[in-house]
Amino acid sequence: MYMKFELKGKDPLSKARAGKITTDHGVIETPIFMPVGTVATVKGVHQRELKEDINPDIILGNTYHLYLRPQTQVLEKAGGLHKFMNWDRNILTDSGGYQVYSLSANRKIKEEGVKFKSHIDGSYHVFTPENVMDIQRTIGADIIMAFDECTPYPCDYKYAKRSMHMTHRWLDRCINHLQKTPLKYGYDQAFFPIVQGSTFKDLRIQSAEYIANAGAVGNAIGGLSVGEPAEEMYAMTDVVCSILPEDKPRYLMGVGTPINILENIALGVDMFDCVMPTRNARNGMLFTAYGTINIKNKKWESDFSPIDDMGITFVDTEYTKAYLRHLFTVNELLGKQIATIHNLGFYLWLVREARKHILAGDFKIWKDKMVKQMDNRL
Ligand code: PRF
Repeated sequence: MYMKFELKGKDPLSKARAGKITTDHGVIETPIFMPVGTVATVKGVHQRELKEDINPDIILGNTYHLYLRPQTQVLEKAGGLHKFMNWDRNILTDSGGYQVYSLSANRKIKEEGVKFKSHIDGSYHVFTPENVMDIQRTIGADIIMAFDECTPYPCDYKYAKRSMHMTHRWLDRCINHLQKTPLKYGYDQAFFPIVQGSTFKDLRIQSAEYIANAGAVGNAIGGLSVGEPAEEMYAMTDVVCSILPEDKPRYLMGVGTPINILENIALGVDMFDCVMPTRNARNGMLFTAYGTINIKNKKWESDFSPIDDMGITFVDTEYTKAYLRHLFTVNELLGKQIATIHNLGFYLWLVREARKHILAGDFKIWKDKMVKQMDNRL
């Protein structure tokens, strides 16, 4: 089936929306946070825990990583990424249009595409809008992304403008190529184009208009959360959301902290992904409704209170802070696993709660309270 998006409610005091996306792999209630499963695993959690305890409607995979390992042909033989990793809910794959810039050395960006050196074995590869569409067809995600260039921050105006126009030309090539490329596994794939334009308002307006014009079933905002101050990111999201169609989901790529997520929901964003809850968990940083905790800190040495008395996931009440601190001190795997389940459980709770408050009409009031609370270091 063709991806469907229904708006279920709007917050009266902000631009926040609650929606429902339906695809061949089920329903995605928005706003949503998509846990990152870069190499066919959300690091540190079993698919069973992910489903039963964290319960996201969708997770994310990365074309760049999956293409390098296990490689596209292995995923093809497996019958696609869902089967390979035993995940029967939705998957979105990023196009590599960001990982190629952030991970690989010696990349050369040309009109044709990007030549890059693998961060694994130093071998050379080329990504073009066309082959990235082929690779994403073979990986078989439910939502696939356009091939774009994510500009760094800061970025001079001339470069940002040139890059944005190239991203637009690449978008046309992606669309052209997809039309000629059949689906592989019997279910549909929704294609999302990506707005660029760095932190320049006029470029963001131009890019959002171009992307809106493509008439895709959903749209994404890239090039943000790359080091700019949060206020600049919010200003860009705000202008872009005012142009992207209201009846299509909006995905802000690679964002962010719990506070960033709530502020961007208030500006009209529906979908998010970020490595922060999983990566920071592995370094001992826990997100809670009352602020962040560095569990490695000595102050938790003899604190036998639950990890988080809100008890969103089982780890929160079954283990103490002192025990989790101990696991980090002795560098045990279980510490990273517990922290990951906690953080992902919290992120998913946060977007579900946001949805409830949007539907109840008091999102803005709740958001302002949460933003203050979550700004603490405990
Ligand atoms: N483009 C793509 N993926 C991304 C980004 C982007 O600009 C970002 C920027 N925050 C994260 N992931 N394709």
